[in-house]
Amino acid sequence: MFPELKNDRFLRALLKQPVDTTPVWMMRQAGRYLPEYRQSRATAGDFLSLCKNDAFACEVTLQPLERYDLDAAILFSDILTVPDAMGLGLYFETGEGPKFKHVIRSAADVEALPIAKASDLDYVMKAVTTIRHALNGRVPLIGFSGSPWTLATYMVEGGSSKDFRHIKGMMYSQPDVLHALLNKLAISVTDYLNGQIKAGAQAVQIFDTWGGVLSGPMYQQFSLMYMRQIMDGLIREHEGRKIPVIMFTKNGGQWLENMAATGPDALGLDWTTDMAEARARVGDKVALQGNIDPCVLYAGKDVIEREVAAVLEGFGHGTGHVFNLGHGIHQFVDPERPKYLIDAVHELSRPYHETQYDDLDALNGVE
Ligand code: 1CP
Repeated sequence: MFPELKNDRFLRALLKQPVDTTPVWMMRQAGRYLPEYRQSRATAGDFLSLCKNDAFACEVTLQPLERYDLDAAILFSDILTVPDAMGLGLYFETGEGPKFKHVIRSAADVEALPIAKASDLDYVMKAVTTIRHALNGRVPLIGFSGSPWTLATYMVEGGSSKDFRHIKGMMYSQPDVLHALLNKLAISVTDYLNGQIKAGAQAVQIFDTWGGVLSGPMYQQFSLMYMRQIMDGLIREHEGRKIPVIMFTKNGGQWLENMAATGPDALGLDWTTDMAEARARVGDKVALQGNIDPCVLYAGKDVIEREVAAVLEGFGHGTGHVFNLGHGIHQFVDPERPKYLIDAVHELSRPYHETQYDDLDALNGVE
């Protein structure tokens, strides 16, 4: 049904199969730092019109691939389309980020909230299929969703937050209400991601951007538990190929073992976690994705190359590493700079793949 995949090193690295060079993509690789993106957004009218029209979504998904030698494409959409489909009324105010017309603050609000089905997000499914065809097998297509906790922060706060006071207030004073909301979100997200897989997504990532604002015990109960529920319901093989799952909790470096135990193929790391240490802790269970500080892209070529080399050295020899930024690319980055990073990853990582080592112990036995 879809054209044959020509570059599968991203999928192979996630499944810890040998690769020739470390694959690389960048979180938020399509977006405001690209003048061609800003042009497309102006033509479409606004951000949501880009997301809701599959021709536009496809156009902007492919823009970073035209500029850089990336090993994966990511669906152009947003995590907040799910609460929008649940009737919250997503809108964007210039300079203020996402907002919702309706917020969730009470047991009655949660009770009245419908569960979203993939069919309620038909425009996303259509975009996935359109992009997959347009990629023509060049690189794999990543689908994604927000984690239940991260989505809930926006739904309860009504938009972005710095202190998370409403949702944390709910968590401590009405935990059952929050659990009921998170359960509805976990069911919705599972169906949404499975819908994307059926529509053509070849890997999926769960973005838990705000899990790291929780204490350890609260993280386990209110974020990780619902990601586990999703993991248990995801399609892991489709049309004869494995569908790797990447779990990314920003600021979640303390909990890698707990995350790995829920069964993803890979964990995303932000730059506050040491790559070598992460590999020593969970590298036998999962692949690792990350984790250069996105601010490195404000520096020149030499510094970018030096920092790329440090992350590659941190992971060390063998497969199981997907290079990425530790979080999304900033809107003020000069679009010339990512090229230095991407080319450096491909070039400098080759020696690490010349011999395949099963694990670090094997490495120690090699001269
Ligand atoms: O003005 C514009 O053009 C809108 C900016 C923008 C873009 C380009 C938003 C609004 N969303 C997106 C696209 C997007 N969002 C993608 C696809 C692009 C790609 O990766 O190439 C993805 C994967 C997301 C995911 C997303 N949206 C997350 C999780 C990842 C992360 O960065 O932590 C989150 C938290 C959001 C919410 C959101 N949507 C938009 C903004 C500015 C935000 C962040 C608001 C905040 O900081 O609270």
